[in-house]
Amino acid sequence: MPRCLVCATAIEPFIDFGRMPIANRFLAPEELADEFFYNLAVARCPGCELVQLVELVAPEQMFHERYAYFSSTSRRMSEHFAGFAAALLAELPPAPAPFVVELGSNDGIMLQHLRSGGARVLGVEPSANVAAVARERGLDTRVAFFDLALAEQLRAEYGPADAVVGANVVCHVAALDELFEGARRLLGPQGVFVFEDPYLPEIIARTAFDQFYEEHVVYFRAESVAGLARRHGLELVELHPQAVHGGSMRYTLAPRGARSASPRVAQTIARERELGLHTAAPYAALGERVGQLAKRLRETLEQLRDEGKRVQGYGATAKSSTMINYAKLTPALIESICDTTPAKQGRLSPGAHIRVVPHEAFVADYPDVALLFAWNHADEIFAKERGFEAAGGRWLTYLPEFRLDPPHMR
Ligand code: DWN
Ligand code: ZN
Repeated sequence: MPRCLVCATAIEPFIDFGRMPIANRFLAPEELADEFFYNLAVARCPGCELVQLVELVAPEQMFHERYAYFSSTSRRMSEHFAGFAAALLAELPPAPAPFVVELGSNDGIMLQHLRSGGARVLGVEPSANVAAVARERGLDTRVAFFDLALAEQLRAEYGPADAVVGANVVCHVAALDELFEGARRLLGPQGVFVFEDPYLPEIIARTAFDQFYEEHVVYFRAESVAGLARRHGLELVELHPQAVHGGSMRYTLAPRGARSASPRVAQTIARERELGLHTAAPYAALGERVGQLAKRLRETLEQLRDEGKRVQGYGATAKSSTMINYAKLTPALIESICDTTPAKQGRLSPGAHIRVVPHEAFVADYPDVALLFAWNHADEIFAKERGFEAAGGRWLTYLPEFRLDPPHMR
């Protein structure tokens, strides 16, 4: 019987997507034979309320020297991280230069902004290839998984941190007790642990089930973060909702007693309870809706194929792996997916094996319909693809709403 990652209570699965590939493993033709699969199912813990995956994939299968996601691919995200860095530095004493450790620092997109804001920075990133990009930018980066031993070592080497930060990383970690304990030990007495992740109530409100895949091990809301913080002598003291990635939450944690909690914390937890997120009902309802959304997308694509339309995916996101493989979308329905990431281009998408092509291929030969897998970057993408619409192209989106638009409608 699967047990909770945090409190060891028997967890209650509420969605089972079946066999799934690794969402960020884009394959060369010779790699197809040994593709790795696991069972993607999501559960709720009736003990501590944490929503989590049932089967876990070993971190080394996901984060390694061939990791496919480079955080610097979106202009909008770079602006977002500039804002995150500025907001954090405004809270820290300016002199001496604050010391900030970023967990899962990827290619250094946020470290760069923190450094320009005057901080001393250190990244911890287990995927060597993306860490190498940060190092080329002169950003001190440890290629490692963050654990208690590393936290102690870093504290001994660099001194206590003024802030430990993470963006879209804490939800990727199954060893949560180790991570929270490590963060607390690395922090100085007035330090803050600030992280943001997709916010569970937003995932549910939008039926954004494509956020479920093996990298996202847990799905946080304020109450579950507050509980985890308490286990490690920390307290959830502030919350800031963020629009990115379809609705995220930034959590600020401080050593217990160091800061007083903003009223927003209690208000947000109360709102989560009003939504019934501490009960089984909303999760069961989400389980019903995901099948309908996947079916609708598949039927729309089948109709387009029957009309002889060419459909190309836009953005070979990790998220799209869940949608593509759950809805059983095939190269017969989606001829290829364009993406600006060189590490994904020329490879095949996980599971369905749809070709990933450079963005230039999209521009050179527009499809009739572009299926927006990178729906969280919609504003940025629509703004730069006016040419596609001018040429008569139509966008198909399934989130935040299902739409197939004639040209010039967005
Ligand atoms: O949490 C995670 C998030 C932050 O990043 C990870 N588990 C993995 C990854 O998830 P994702 O792949 O779903 O993230 P994005 O940011 O939605 O991926 C966007 C993809 O689309 C990238 O491959 C880059 C590409 N892209 C593009 O081709 N043209 C993006 C933009 C903005 C564009 O204009
Ligand atoms: Zn639990």
